[in-house]
Formats: sequence, C-alpha cells, structure tokens
Amino acid sequence: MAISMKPSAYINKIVMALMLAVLLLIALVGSRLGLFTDLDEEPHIREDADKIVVGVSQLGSESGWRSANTESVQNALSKQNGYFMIFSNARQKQENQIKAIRSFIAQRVDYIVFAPVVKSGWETVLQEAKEAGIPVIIMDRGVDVADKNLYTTFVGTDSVEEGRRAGVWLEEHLKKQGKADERINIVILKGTEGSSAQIGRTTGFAMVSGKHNNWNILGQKYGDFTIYKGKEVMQDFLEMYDDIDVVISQNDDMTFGAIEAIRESGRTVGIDGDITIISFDAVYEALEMVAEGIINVDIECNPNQGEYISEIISLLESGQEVEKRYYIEEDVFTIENVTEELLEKRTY
Ligand code: GZL
Repeated sequence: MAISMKPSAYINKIVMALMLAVLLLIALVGSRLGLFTDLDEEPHIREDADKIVVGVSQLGSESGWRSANTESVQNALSKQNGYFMIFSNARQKQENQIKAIRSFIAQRVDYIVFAPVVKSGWETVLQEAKEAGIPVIIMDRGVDVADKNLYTTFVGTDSVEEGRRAGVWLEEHLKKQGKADERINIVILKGTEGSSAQIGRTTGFAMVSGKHNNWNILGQKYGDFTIYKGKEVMQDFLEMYDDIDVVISQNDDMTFGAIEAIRESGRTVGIDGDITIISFDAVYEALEMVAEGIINVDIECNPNQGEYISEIISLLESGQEVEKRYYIEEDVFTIENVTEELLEKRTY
C-alpha cells in the first residue's frame, strides 16, 4: 500500500532537502576557506614564523591596576622582543577565559599566559592545555587545582601577605594614636568574589584582626574592584552605620569610589579625617592621595609582571628549569615615604 503523503508533507521534504544542500555547501566552502580549525590538521603556517607565539587571556579591564598589568605584558611580549602575542580580554567572565584558552590550544600557540578571574574551575581546560603540550604561565591571581603540574609557574603577588600588612599597619597606627584598646569600628570593601586577591587580602587581614577583640568589623561587602561598585557599597555602609572609624578597601579603584561617598555624606577621610582609609594597589593616583594625607596607607600590589613572564619564557625556551612561583617585590606606602622623587619614578 503506497503511503500517500499530504501536500504539506511534500513541502517539508523539499525544505529539508534544500536545508541539507545548503549545509553541505557551507561545509564545503568553509573547509576550502579554512574557516574551521581541525585539531588534527597540520598547524597553520603563521606570519612571523620565527616568533614565539603566546596566547594571553587577561581577565578584564576593571581597574587602573589591571590596565597597568596589561600594558606591562603587552610591552614585554612585543614583536620587537621576538613574540607574536594573541591577546584576549575576558571582561570578568571565566567562560570567556576558558574559550580563549581553548582557542589558543586550537591555534597551537607556544605558551599560554592567563590571569584567572577566580580561583576555581580551571582543571578541565588546564588538562587540555597540558595534553596539547602547551606550557601555562599563571599571572597575577592564583588557581585552586589539586595537580600543580597543570601549570608551569605562577608570577604575581602575595595577597595574604598584603592583607596581613594592612592589619599590622592598623595595629601600629592605633598604638601611635593611643587607641590600642579602644573599640574600633571597621568596614571592609572586598574585591571580586572568589578571586585569589580578594580571598588572600581578607585572610591576611583577618590573621591580625582576630587578635583584637576591640576591632569591631561592622560589615564586609563585595565591591568588584571597581570605582562605581566601591562607591555604592560605601553608600550602603554609611546608611547602615554612623560610627565607622576605618575603611579597608581591597583596591584603589574601590577606594576612590568610597572616598567620594564618604565626602558626599559630609564626613572626612585620611590623616586628620573622621575615617581612616586603608587601600591596596598603590597606583599613581592613589599615591598622590597618600602624599596629601587623604589615604592613610596604601599596600602595594605590583602589576609590572610582563618582564618576569618574558624572562621565564626565555628560560623555558633554553630548556632551563623554572620555579613554581615568583612573588614580586612590594612595599607599603604612607605620607612618610611617598616623596616627589618616588612619584617621579613610578611607572604605574
Ligand atoms: C591583585 C589584582 C587585583 C588588583 C585590582 O593581584 O588581581 O585586581 O588589586 C585588580 O586593582 O582589579
């Protein structure tokens, strides 16, 4: 029995056949044009074949510090220095970093450098890079992976030590003020939730604050390392508490926003102000505010990591061993040591 088809069924069949033909055409043309990277293909012959090809996944451009960090990497991994750099800005999204790293693997770069926006969730993509035989250099922030062999080395800063330094400075400051035993009301503006910088600075400061029962932490909120969010969080704190003595702000951009909010509320900041300001990063604009007595102390976090990365790649290129971790020198800045001479020499 012939199965008679309704007219609409004929049309569906024709449409399906046409769609299939179109898809086949796209695949044929696409492969001719090299639109699809087949992992088993021979690596594409790149322009600048003599260059070291480095895929860089930067987490974003959220702060002045981040811009300085990016500039440092781009200056170090330049064509003049023998590199062909492929740069990706993840705009604070982990999935964008994972996509970028997979793209670097598909392009068979020689090295991958990435600043992880958060600590966790990297095992799978780092395993893929390892299986592709591509060394991974982690920059600025850390990752939580059980197998440390999933990356070659880490170049960055010790955020726990930075947090501890903030606590030690506050201990000394209160002693000088004769307030070592007074009740001190503190609010904390935290950086990007889950980032090693936020976790480390919070942990380091808590190592000191936990020793002082008279230090009363009124509240801690995430300000995402940005000026806008820092201001918003500080406005919330000012509405909730009318007796804040100290602000711990985990980067200068949030500090700029917080100071704006405090001044708009009619209160003052800094050495002769109502509220003591403790900040992190020590970017140029913030150091000027330290010199003016507006920010009481700024715990440095050095963004100049590009040259370290270039050095490490040179060692690896010549078959030499590298350390598992490279911490960059950092300082603590107050009105006492932020001089005109120091400001003239600052590169960020
Ligand atoms: C710290 C770095 C932080 C800076 C912020 O190592 O990851 O991210 O403190 C930046 O300014 O946004």
